[in-house]
Amino acid sequence: MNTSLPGMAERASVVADRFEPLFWYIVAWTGAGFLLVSVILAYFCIQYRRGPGGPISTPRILGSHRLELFWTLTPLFIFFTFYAWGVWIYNGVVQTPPDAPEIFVIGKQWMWKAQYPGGQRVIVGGNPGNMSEEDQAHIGALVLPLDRPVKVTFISEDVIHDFGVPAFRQKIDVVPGRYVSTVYHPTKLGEFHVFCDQYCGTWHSLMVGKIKVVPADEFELFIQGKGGAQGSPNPVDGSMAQKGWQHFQRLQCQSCHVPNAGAGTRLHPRAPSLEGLFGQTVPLHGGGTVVADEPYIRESIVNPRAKVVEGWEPVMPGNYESQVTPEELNELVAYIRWLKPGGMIAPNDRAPAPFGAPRVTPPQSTPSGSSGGKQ
Ligand code: HEC
Ligand SMILES: [Cu+2]
Repeated sequence: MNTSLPGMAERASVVADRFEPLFWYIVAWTGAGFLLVSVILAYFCIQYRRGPGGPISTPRILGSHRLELFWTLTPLFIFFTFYAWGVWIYNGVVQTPPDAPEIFVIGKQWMWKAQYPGGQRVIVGGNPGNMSEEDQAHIGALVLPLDRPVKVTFISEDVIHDFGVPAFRQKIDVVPGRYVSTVYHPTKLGEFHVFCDQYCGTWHSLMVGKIKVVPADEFELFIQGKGGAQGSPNPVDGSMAQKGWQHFQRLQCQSCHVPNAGAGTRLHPRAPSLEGLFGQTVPLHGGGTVVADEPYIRESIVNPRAKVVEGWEPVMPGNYESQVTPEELNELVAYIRWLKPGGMIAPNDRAPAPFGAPRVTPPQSTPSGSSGGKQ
């Protein structure tokens, strides 16, 4: 069976491909048992019904050991095939290949917090309304490599949650005070739903997120912190782009460079939006154009007067080079390079909390309000 029935989640992992035949095998046997019993029941109802002439006497039948053995051992044998097949699948889920990278996921009312071996952090789903500002900034997808098993270890910070991935046909209870782990072995690129499969309180229904499966080499770059943040809508901790985003906030670049769409857009921005800038052809003041590559972005930061964008005033401060190290400048450029359309929308605008959702005001870290400015 290669395709799923309509209405069923697609299959995207080794376990899903192994599990689905077993599922239908069990459905077929139990369905056949149900049919058999129903047919015999209907037959007996008619055959031994109470006739018009009062009860008819039935023949006296004594037990048959042969028959008893048959209907005991046959189902037993069939049930053992369920068991053996299930054990084989289960072993694939609990036995970790030695070279599998390990990802930690913490369940918490009502979000999943993932940590990668490279130090990256992603918040998978959840209710932005009750997250700290820093957590909101990490909302993204759980990035997994294609065709490569990874070990995922879970623990809960509060109550019992359950990490359920329909496309993988895998779910695992996430329990406070105890590590549980499982192996994911994705077989398809793309994004897949994650649900909390265990009712865990008021905003349980918001504990949903995404898994993003990327090619294995991209995953490798991602955990080395080199790959920008392919896997998530926000730059992820540890990557250059993420660090650049922190400098961007610290230097208050966003006081002029605002998102170009969605909530939070100012009517009269003071500077061009930097979203999707990388690779674009930029018209320059005084004629001519330039392609926005890394050298151009760098020059625009250290020497904003060198090339002024058509239609804008040259008001960008020219002293940024003295405020950042060369490494930090690279990171800023990496961030702008990474910045896709819509990427600068504040995460709380991206996913507004539903009406009535509890809001926790994040503690005011610095007087200047430059959140996430940690180095
Ligand atoms: C006072 C407002 C202001 C601040 C603060 C500011 N910029 Fe700008 N920036 C502008 C304006 C206006 C332009 C367009 C005119 C020009 O090219 O100088 C611009 C242009 C740019 C460009 C080229 C954009 C394009 O479309 O080609 C980049 C890249 C850039 N800024 C990055 C930054 C970074 C990074 C920071 C923070 C370190 C920053 N800016 C801070 C006003 C600002
Ligand atoms: Cu939950």
